[in-house]
This record gives sequence, C-alpha cells and structure tokens, in this order.
Amino acid sequence: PPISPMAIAFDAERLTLSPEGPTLTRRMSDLEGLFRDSDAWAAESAGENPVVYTVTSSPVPEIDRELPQSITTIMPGDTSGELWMTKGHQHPNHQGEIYLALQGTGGLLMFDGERTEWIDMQPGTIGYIPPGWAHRSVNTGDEPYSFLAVYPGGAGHDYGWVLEHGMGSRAYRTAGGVELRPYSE
Ligand code: S6P
Ligand code: ZN
Repeated sequence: PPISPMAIAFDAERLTLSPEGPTLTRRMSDLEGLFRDSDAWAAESAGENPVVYTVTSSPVPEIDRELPQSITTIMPGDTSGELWMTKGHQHPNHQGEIYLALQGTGGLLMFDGERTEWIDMQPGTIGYIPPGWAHRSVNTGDEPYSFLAVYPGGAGHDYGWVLEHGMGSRAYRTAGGVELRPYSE
C-alpha cells in the first residue's frame, strides 16, 4: 500500500534522518573490481578493510512512483591515489536523480557510455543526474563528504553496468586537488 504523508526530521549537523529506514555500510571488500590498482584493493580488503561509505535512508520505500531519499557519507582516503568513491550504478529503467551536497567536498562523476561529466560538489551544490547517466560520487577532500539523494523509487541499481562499461574516467588525488584520468590508465 502507498505510505502516508510524513515529516522527516533532518539534523543538518549530525546528518541524520528521523524516522530513518535502513542504513547500508560499504567496506573496501565490497568494492571489488572498481579500483584501478586491484592489488592495493585486495591488500586493504584483507587488512583493515575500512568503511568507505555509508548510506542512510528515509523510511520511504524503493518502489515505483514513491520518491525515497538517502544520505551518503564517503570517508576521505585513496587507494593508490584513486580517491575513495561509491560503487556507482546505472538506473536500469533510465530515470533521473538529484543530489544535494551537505558537508565536505566531493565530485559527481557521470558516464552515459560515451561521454563523461564531472560536477564539483560542495555544500549547497545541487547535482542533476539525467536519465541514462551512470553515476558515482567521490570524496575529494580530507574530511567526510556527505550528500542527500532524491530518486524515483522504481529506478533500481544496476551495478553490473559499471563493471562492464566503466565510468569513462577515474578521479585521482593530486597536490592541487583532483585529476581525472581515462578509466583504463
Ligand atoms: C541511489 C543514489 C544513492 C546511492 C549511494 C551509494 O539511486 O544514487 O543513494 O545509492 O550514493 O552509491 P552506490 O553506487 O553504492 O549505490
Ligand atoms: Zn542512483
């Protein structure tokens, strides 16, 4: 059954939602096949296996015609220079999505299979993901990077698409900030 109208309390400092739905924790070992340096990834996974990001959801369910929200927090770090990031996914039935940066600094990397786009994200930036663009978030700073996502409940998550097609570019830490390099370099 559809859910009722509701207020969700958002704590802008602690970045919590109340009431809240499920929280997801992705550790390094959950990011197999995504970092360029697979040996470094394997060593970090077998070692400390750090938390790379968490996703806290609102209680709005991920079903067609609903409009759920979530807050993703990516820890600062890099694996052989490649900045810590989300797995990235494509929406199987090509629906759009909105991100609002809340804390820290990051980037929104998008790939439609041919073209790559990058949006610098800092608190207050709204990043728009058009239908058909795979999307990955990256922490470019040295503190946690958090953003709010609002997305169609029926959009789904195709993670295999990124394993098959890549993301067009990879984001690396440099002295001056971030550098994008071709996916296979
Ligand atoms: C959902 C939305 C976000 C991501 C989250 C984690 O459509 O884009 O809530 O799920 O940032 O990223 P990923 O790639 O592991 O799902
Ligand atoms: Zn998405």
